[in-house]
Parts: sequence; C-alpha cells; structure tokens
Amino acid sequence: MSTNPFSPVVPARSSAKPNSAAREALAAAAAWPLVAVEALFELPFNDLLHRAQQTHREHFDPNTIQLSTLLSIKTGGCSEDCAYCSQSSHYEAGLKAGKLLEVDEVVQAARAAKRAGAERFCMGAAWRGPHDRYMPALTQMVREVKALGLETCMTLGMLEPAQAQELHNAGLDYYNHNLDTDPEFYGKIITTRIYQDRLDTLRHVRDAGIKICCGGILGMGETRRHRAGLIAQLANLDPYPESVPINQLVPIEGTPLGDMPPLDPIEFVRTIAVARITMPRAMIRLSAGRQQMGDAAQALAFLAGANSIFYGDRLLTTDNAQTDEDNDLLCRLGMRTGSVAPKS
Ligand code: SAM
Ligand code: DTB
Ligand code: SF4
Repeated sequence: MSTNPFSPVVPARSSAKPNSAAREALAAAAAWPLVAVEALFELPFNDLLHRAQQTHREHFDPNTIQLSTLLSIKTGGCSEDCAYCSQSSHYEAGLKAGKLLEVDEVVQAARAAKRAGAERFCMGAAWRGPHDRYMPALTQMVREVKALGLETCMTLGMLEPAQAQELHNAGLDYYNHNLDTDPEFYGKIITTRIYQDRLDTLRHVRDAGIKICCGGILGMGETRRHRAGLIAQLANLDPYPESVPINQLVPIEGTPLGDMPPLDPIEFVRTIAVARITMPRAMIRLSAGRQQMGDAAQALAFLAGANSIFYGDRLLTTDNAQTDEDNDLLCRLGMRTGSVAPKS
C-alpha cells in the first residue's frame, strides 16, 4: 500500500518487477482504493482545486474545451425503471414515445451540429438494449455521421459482444454507458438491471475496440461516500474510460427523483476535481444540469478540470444551457473550443 493517502497504489501494470506473491497482491489491489478517493474529497477546497488544476495542466491545454452534441434518436417508452429518467415507461413524465429516427434525420442533425462547432455527435436511444433488427440502421447512422468528419458516440443501453463488434466495424468511436452511481446506492435507483450488467457491457465495448464514455449522476440523494464509490469504480476500470460524463440530476416531474433538491455546487465541483485527479488523461464532461448550475459553478468546474460540455439547446428530452449563453460564458472565461487530446 502507498503511504500517501492521496496517491494511488502502484497499479498492477507498473514496470516494477516484484516477486510473484507481491505481484499477486498488486494485481488484487485497486489503483484507487476507496479510502484514497475519500481522502481527496476531504481536502480543503482550495487544496483540492489546486491539485486538480495541476493535474489538468500536466495533461491538457487548460483553456480548450471540447464540444459534444446530443441527439435522441429514439425517445421514451423504455422498459427500464431508472428513477431519474423521463423516458422510463414506469413513470408518468408526460413524454410522448417515438420511433427510431430515419438515418437522414440523424445525418441532418449531425450536419447542423458540425456547422455549430461540435467535435463529437452522440446518439442516444431509450432502450434496455438495441434489438438486432435495428442494427443495420444504427450502423448506417454511424457510417454517415462519421463521413461528415465528426467523432461518433452512441448510447443504446446494454450491448451484446456481436453488436459491439458491428458498431466498431461501422466506425463507432465511443460508446456511452454510465455506471450512474456506486454499487451500494445503485439498487435505490434502478432495479431492472444490475451493476454487473453495466460492467459486462463496458467489457464488450472495450473488447470490440470502441472507446468508453462512462460516468454517472450526482444529486440523486447519494452521500459523499457514494460519490467517492462511483469515482473509485470508474478510476479502477482498467483502463479507465477515455471520456467521463458527470451529470447533475435534472429533476423530472413524475419520476421518483422529481422533487430532489439540488446538490451543493461546491460538492459537485469537488467531484469533478476528484475525477480529474484519479483519471488524469480522461476527458471529463460537464454534462446534464448545466442550465441549473449558473456561470460561477461552471467556471469552477472548468478550473477543477472539466474539459468538455454538451453543446446545443437540447440534451435528450430536456433543455440544455442555451448556445448563446455558452458562447458568452466561454468568451468571458477566455476559453477556446476545439479538439482536445491528452498530451503524449
Ligand atoms: N438507455 C440508455 C442507457 O440508459 O444506457 C441510453 C440513454 S440514458 C438517457 C443515458 C444516461 O443519461 C443515463 O445513464 C444517465 O446517466 C443520464 N441521464 C438520464 N436522465 C437524466 C437526468 N434526468 N438527469 C441527469 N442525467 C440523466
Ligand atoms: C450522459 O452521461 N448524459 C447525457 C448522455 N450521457 C447521453 C444524457 C443526459 C440526459 C439528461 C436528461 C434528458 O435530457 O433527458
Ligand atoms: Fe431507459 Fe436509459 Fe432512461 Fe434507464 S436511463 S429508463 S435505460 S432510457
């Protein structure tokens, strides 16, 4: 074990050559034990932000932000019971369910996103997982959106290995599948699929050669320990996700979490900082909830190491921060938008 509670245990992929017992112990050890992640959360805010900003500068240009645009390609009528979601058929959120969009409609929206400055186009479907009969249309969407010169991302629920491979073969760059929260709190939010189902899908995606976008939601009534647990789960994926969306709950009337009070913005920013420190080369996306957050909290989140946002007036079924407000904020912060990659 490391003696510094703020440093990760030497991971199993270290170049050191321990004896076999030690090697086994190292392999069993998580890169970021929960106690080390909790210790980061406990730091004085200024110390935590300083450390996160240092990490951020080591790996990224601190003044460039990447823009991703979302499109709901199949809305509502979902069989799952995720307590935060407007699209679950278990709740009455007043949403009209739709069919899978035509490929042309998706490509038209992607073209508009590209014109507006997006680097990545993320297509989301309200499914437990895609039925095989939709795979030809989905792969066609990937091919055509990619041909526009955009990075492609899809979030379609659970994937079988063969489906992941088909999407990879079509050119899908990223697959978004969130852990949402830590394993202990998970059962309070979703009962129709288990944590291991999510980990299995992430493995299928990784094995197919697609990059992973995986994060969670804050403000669902979880404790700090649960937030630390979520970050530890993400940081201990081997390798950790290339993209980490951190959503603030958008409370939706009619869902079980519709009345949830907002999370303290300081705690939200702390979580971003801990994600940056524990996953130094990941894109950390300040995702849902920006409209409710205000400029000051967003500016702090960028200082804490967030370097991507969803850009465009809509998320999936709710309003996003409006693009003219985003342009104004980024201008006041002197931030550029464009392609972001970790320094080699
Ligand atoms: N059905 C697929 C799934 O669940 O994997 C893909 C779409 S689902 C809407 C994608 C993610 O959006 C969820 O995992 C959750 O993290 C996030 N999300 C959904 N509703 C939200 C809300 N009201 N507030 C914040 N994040 C939300
Ligand atoms: C993610 O982590 N957040 C996005 C994206 N991945 C698919 C979705 C946010 C949805 C917010 C609520 C809504 O608009 O329905
Ligand atoms: Fe369905 Fe995804 Fe919403 Fe859960 S988060 S209810 S799986 S659309």
